[in-house]
Amino acid sequence: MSRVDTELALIASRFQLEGAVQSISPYGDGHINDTYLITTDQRRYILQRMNTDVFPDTKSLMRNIELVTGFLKSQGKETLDIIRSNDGATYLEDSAGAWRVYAFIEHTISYNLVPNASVFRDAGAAFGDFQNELARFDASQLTETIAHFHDTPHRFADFKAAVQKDELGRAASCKPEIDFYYAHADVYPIIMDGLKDGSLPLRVTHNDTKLNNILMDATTHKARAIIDLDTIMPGSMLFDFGDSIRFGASTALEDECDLDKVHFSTELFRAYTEGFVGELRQSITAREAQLLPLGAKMMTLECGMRFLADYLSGDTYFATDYPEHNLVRCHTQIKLVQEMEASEGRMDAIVEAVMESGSAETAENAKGDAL
Ligand code: ADP
Ligand code: GN1
Ligand code: MG
Repeated sequence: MSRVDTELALIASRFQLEGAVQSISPYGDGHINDTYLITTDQRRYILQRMNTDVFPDTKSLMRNIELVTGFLKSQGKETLDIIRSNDGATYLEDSAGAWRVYAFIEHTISYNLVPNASVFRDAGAAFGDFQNELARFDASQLTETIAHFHDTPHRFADFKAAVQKDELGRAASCKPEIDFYYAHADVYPIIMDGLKDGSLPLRVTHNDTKLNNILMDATTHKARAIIDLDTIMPGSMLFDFGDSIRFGASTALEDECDLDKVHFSTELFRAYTEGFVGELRQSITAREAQLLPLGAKMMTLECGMRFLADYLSGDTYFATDYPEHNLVRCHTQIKLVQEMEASEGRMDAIVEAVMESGSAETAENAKGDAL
């Protein structure tokens, strides 16, 4: 093994793994943690160096995950399985950071692009079901892992500070993008205001519902497990719905350079809405349903301004592969917002139809899944 691998092997040896470690290699497409696949001669594991800049309180973070996964298991759900350290702890720390190990959830796929509407409908149902599960969980036990996570006005204040600071002198070259986010300032408070005045209920939400945070069965393509549980916190249902749409109802990858390939698909929006609302029909309020399209736009605006703020600040938050990576991601988010704005009436009609119809309409629509 190389020097780095030897260091990783040393970390791995401090967890209760079955079998002898054969390889440890980088894995997955997450933007936050450093994720590795450990293969032993008996089974596979996920090793993560947690991002302690993003999540400074590792103890509370892991306690949240222990509580939530324990609850989900008690409900018969497949979920992350924490592998303990030799000392029986849920994580360990060394000079390089804080580490945890999960059992590898075998025979699953996580998608960066929706392969067909049926998979996306299923993802919607899985996240809706997850929301139902969390509603039965005693959320008072949870610690807020990142303050103001989907507080869009707060994100906009951070964005403006990054523009003002312009640490790398990049702001002049992205004036149209910056102007775009300033021009949408009136939108940002809508969800937070609703949570504050009680017109939107505060729930317990996942908060990071992009498609590669759900594992689908490799054979049936049905949702198996929802992962990346680091951001489970109180929030609005609109955050979870919106972030899924932001990522999954696009016809291209989040970091597609060719914007001609990036489109907002109302058909994918419909499929996800059917799945999500289908599960939450008993608890979704009329105001939440009315604001689902806005939730999609809000999460896409918020994520785009986060990418741009990170680009302006020197790419310290999201993992990047090349210098313009965050700017490229921001461009896809702007394109999606523009197309969402052009499709507002269509989205409203889809939500109304899904709210009015029961499973019959859903079954009917399931026939036309080709993209
Ligand atoms: P990040 O916070 O950086 O997004 P994630 O926890 O989402 O990190 O992990 C990154 C990727 O690793 C996931 O998108 C998924 O593909 C894969 N992954 C994570 N945990 C598991 C697991 N227990 N079994 C299988 N794959 C996993
Ligand atoms: C990050 O951790 P990951 O890659 O699943 C980010 C999300 C963003 C997303 C954009 C803790 O998600 O908020 O929407 O990137 N997670 C955190 O792809 O900031
Ligand atoms: Mg992730």
